Amino acid sequence: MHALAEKVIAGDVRAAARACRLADDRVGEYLTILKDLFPHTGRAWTVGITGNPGAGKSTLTDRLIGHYRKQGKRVAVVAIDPTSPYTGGAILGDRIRMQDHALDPGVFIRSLATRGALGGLTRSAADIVRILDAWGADVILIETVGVGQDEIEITRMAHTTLVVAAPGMGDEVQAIKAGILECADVFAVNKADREGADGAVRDLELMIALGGDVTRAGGHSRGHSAGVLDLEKQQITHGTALWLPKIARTVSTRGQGIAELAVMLEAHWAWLTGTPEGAARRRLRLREAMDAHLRDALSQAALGALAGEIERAVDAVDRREIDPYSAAEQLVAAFRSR
Ligand SMILES: Nc1nc2c(ncn2[C@@H]2O[C@H](COP(=O)(O)OP(=O)(O)OP(=O)(O)O)[C@@H](O)[C@H]2O)c(=O)[nH]1
Ligand SMILES: [Mg+2]
Repeated sequence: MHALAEKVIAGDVRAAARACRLADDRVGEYLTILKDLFPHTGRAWTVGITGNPGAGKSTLTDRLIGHYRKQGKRVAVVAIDPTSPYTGGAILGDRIRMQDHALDPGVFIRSLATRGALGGLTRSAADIVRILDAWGADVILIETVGVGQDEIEITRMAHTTLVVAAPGMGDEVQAIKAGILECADVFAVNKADREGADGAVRDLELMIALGGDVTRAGGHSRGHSAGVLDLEKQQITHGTALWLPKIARTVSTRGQGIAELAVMLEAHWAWLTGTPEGAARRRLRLREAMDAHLRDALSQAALGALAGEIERAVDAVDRREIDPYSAAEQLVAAFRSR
């Protein structure tokens, strides 16, 4: 086994940090390390925390860290910065807010900058979650702003998805991106000390009662997303143990409602691990991850093996000797016949 992997499994924080850096940059022996770590994963519970900017995700995450630390659990936090390609303002702010826990050896906080490459962020996040799982985290909290496609995918990667809403930001339910609403397992109506919390709870209750149809709850229409979602919905609705999203009210700044929220989150984990429907959903998530790795590996293999042919095909397309569609088909055929 790779020496670094051994240290990670032994619970060494610095080794985990180093492995995360290697995985993030995809350099060194990161794949060897990830392969070595994999048999030691599968224990951690991952909770994706998302919601509109400023809803209170970091403040709430900080409270959840405190909650789980009191139970003696090891906690890891992955904070995704959607705005700057380098760890800048937002993450710095998060670090400061979470600094109460910065010196606690049972807490590991890691920030991850958004990458330019499509799907790059999701994959890095998945790798880092595995490293933290092997390191011995009991709970892994992943904070993302619910804005881009990458963030939605990361949210979907988590076992349990917590969507944080806050009143006083307009029509809160409408403001949450549809793709995020669809994968919410628990809602926290945060800033419940402000006016409008009751209205936000009612809107969410209505939406849940209507089977997650935001359109009927009033307002905007939403684009239809991946078929996977439908498959998942079918699997879940046709089962007996239907999971209905729960709603908690929290005032994160004062720590109110956190224990109640934690009960709801744990109920979801119990559903996921204790029912056939939950097992089906877990398998679906593994399948999605597998597909992503396969796409990566296949395209790398093909692009590498066909490098010369691809260049020639580009020239041929440029001269209008062939169309790009047929050229792609021919390249696939050439790859297959190897
Ligand atoms: N009144 C009130 N303010 C809160 C509450 N929770 C968070 N805040 C405040 O809301 C602001 C934003 O909180 P954050 O935790 O940074 O929100 P966030 O969702 O992580 O923000 P981004 O990561 O920038 O998207 C801060 O000034 C918090 O102090 C709450 O329950 N009540
Ligand atoms: Mg934040």
